[in-house]
Amino acid sequence: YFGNAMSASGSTGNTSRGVPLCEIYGSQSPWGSPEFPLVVPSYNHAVLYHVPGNGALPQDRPPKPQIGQDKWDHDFVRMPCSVHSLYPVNDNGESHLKKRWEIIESSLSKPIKNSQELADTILSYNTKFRNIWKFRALCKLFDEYLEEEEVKYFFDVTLPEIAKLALALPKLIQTPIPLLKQHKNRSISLSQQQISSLLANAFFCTFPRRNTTKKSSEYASYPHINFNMLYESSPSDSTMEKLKCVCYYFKKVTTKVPVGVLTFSRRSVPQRDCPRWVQSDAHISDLPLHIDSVGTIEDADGLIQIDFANKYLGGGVLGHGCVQEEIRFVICPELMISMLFTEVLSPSEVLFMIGCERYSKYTGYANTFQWAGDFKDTTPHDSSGRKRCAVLAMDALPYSNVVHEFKRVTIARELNKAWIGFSYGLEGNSHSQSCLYPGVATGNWGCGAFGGSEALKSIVQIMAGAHSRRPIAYYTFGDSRLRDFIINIYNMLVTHDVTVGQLYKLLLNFCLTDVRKNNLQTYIRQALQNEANISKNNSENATNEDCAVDN
Ligand code: AR6
Repeated sequence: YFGNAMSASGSTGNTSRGVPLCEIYGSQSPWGSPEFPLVVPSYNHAVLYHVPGNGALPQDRPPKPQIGQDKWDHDFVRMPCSVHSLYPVNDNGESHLKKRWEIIESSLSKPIKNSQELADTILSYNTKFRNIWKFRALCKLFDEYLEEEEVKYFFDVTLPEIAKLALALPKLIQTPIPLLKQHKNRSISLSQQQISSLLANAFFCTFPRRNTTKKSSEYASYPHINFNMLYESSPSDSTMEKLKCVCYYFKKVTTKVPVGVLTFSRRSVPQRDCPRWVQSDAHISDLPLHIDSVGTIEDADGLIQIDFANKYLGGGVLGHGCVQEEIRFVICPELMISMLFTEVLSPSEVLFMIGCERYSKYTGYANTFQWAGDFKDTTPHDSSGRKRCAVLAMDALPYSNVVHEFKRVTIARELNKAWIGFSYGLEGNSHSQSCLYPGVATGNWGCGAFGGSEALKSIVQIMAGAHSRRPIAYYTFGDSRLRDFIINIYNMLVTHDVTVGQLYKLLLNFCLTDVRKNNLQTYIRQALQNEANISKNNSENATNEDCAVDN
């Protein structure tokens, strides 16, 4: 980590600019910064496992489930094992309702020997989709893509274990899972073991009412969770590789049960409580900024790692998508469980996910993405038993055209979104000017699939970082020109001692120009230069007047 360390005045390493990483951690090590709030069950924090009186969880085995009562209503996840989950079946020509979990239990208890039997199993309790789901990707994976030995191991060893894990759901989860609905600051903590059982159910597509995407359906404002979407999607190589990541996750958790826990926290800030950007007197110079053209966000140990999210969490992870968010979700599949209970993010909301483990290595990106073997995650745990890995999902707006991005309302929206994410943990803090540690690890947020401009998004994130006092490590994903561009703008803003409010006004003025032709950096430089000249002239005039009076 310190191989590229350098002073704030310039770079000594090959790839990074700005301050050394230790100024982003706030300590000499990635794990030296304060922990996130501990897991304490409360009315707005549902903890699905038993927390002992002293808060200390066993370190050698998963925590026990918390005991409670199933709930079957609009405020909680409708569980596949609920007694209220009924499904129409046809017995000897007569249709009647049967407990769906009984059908699932009976189907998953039988041996499943190949992809067709797996598809038939899933369809046995999803009969409505018998003529709709074709399982193209799933069949290709097992019938063509994987080596024969891998397929045999999967059906002989891993799949029966996934089935057992899915069927252990009623034993492992005994309290209702609240939905993280819009406009509510709520948290859920679950054990990794509980998540693995929920994901095993997603694997077998058992979640009720989650199979249609119709606007009128109960879960229309939630992401998809049953994996049928992935099995159905185009059988491209990247889909195959995503499926390999998923299968590898199950192989790992069924071989050795993970013992940690995770917390998912929705942060929602009413628009009226967002900063008045024009008035912000935070100085850009107070923001520690580290920029690196190599390295990726998921490798930035100890920092708050930004997920370039879709407002429907996970984006295309269960479909065709294979960019930053989707890759993150398949190498750390526990993040996918957010899709079970997180309602679509509104413009002033983000989701914090603390404690995920990384299971797979990967190479490539998008259509060259490949699973690259086991990842041994040595991240230490915090005092609540969570891996010290925080992922912050924040969704930028998609833009088809630069003119839409450079508008007052869209700039304010992106600033608010980034600030709501970066300022997590600020609540209740005194307004001291010190930085909030750890810093964030971010990069070209909104600038890939969402088509945003790197110049604007880097400035927006710098402003949100300065206003929330959250140091930033910015990874330009191999782009050294972008790295130098950002450090040049930053240095220019620091030289002119620019505040966030001043910069915001400059951005708004830029929006009034022909943004397709003009260059943002040149515009800012000229504006700052003009202001500097004006104030220099004013002070010279003032000095001359003083002299005249003296004379
Ligand atoms: N570390 C650092 N930078 C990265 C990494 C990484 N691991 N991966 C990509 N980049 P994109 P968006 C850089 O397109 O535009 C998904 O479908 C790289 O320069 O994932 O916000 C979501 O679900 C890349 O071009 O984010 C949303 O639907 C840039 O980050 C949508 O995409 C942006 O990555 C979000 O699109």
